[in-house]
Amino acid sequence: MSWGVIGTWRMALEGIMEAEKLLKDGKSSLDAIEVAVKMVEDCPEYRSVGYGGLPNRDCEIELDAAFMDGDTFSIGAVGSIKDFKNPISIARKLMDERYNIFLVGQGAERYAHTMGFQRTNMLTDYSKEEWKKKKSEIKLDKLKAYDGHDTVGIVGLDRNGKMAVATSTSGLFMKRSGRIGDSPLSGSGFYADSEIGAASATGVGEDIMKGCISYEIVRLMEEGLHPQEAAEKAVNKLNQKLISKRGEAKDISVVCMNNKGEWGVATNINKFSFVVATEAEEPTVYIASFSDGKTTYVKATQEWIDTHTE
Ligand code: SD4
Repeated sequence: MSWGVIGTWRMALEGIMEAEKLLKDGKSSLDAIEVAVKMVEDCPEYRSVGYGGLPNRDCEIELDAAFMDGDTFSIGAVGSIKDFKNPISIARKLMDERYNIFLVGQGAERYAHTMGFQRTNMLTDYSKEEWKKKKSEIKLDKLKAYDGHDTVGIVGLDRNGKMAVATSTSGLFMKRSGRIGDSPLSGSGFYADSEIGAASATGVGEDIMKGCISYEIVRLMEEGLHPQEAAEKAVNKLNQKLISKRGEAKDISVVCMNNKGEWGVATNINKFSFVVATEAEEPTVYIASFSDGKTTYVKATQEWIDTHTE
């Protein structure tokens, strides 16, 4: 059977190269995408996920992460968790539970501690400096969900036909303490059904969750749409609805794959990078953009890959 993996943003590249090896070798999509997400979480240069992520307005790193197994519909998720090294592994562990599968804040931290996960300070000097700069630029009382963001969301299909999806993020830069975005919310930041396909979203959670977009994409694939058509239809519809109901739509970008390894991408922004590897395609970074209601994409040059992290 064919295998495949697709992830949001250029930062997924190194992880997807590792995932590729595992999937080629017949390993499970759960293992492959966990390895890939952990590599992003562990890298301080990727400044919106895991170690060295974007602080909230109190200069704390609060992380959200989720995991879903498309064979069993098991889900595990954490929100606003502080001081743990790999939120994605905590989310995966929560998939074993029948109840209490989505834990937040201190409850999530207590669970992680009990399960023996590694406690670490996740705030780097660089993140602290960025926070100070941003704070001095804007008056605290005028702070809004800020435009510094990026979630890693990775969809995987293994040779046994199992689909899985995982997300991890520090959420929006300067968010209010306790704020949770779409990334750990089933149906919004992620969804997977091995009988159909899987999807993941990135962008401004407050808008993504208004359309339950990952579920919607999987639903459209079930109706028979190719992943590319499903992704574009879902993003365009939500984008237009938000504009007509609220006057504006913030950033929404998605990646998806069906259980044949065909993939799709859609965005409502100018530059959304993503990474794909399949049986037929070496790990490749693409840059998608949106104009006239259409998403188009081109391969990123090596120079672009070398000089960009997002
Ligand atoms: C959130 N969707 O917390 C995340 C942030 C993100 O690209 O994906 N940014 O709202």
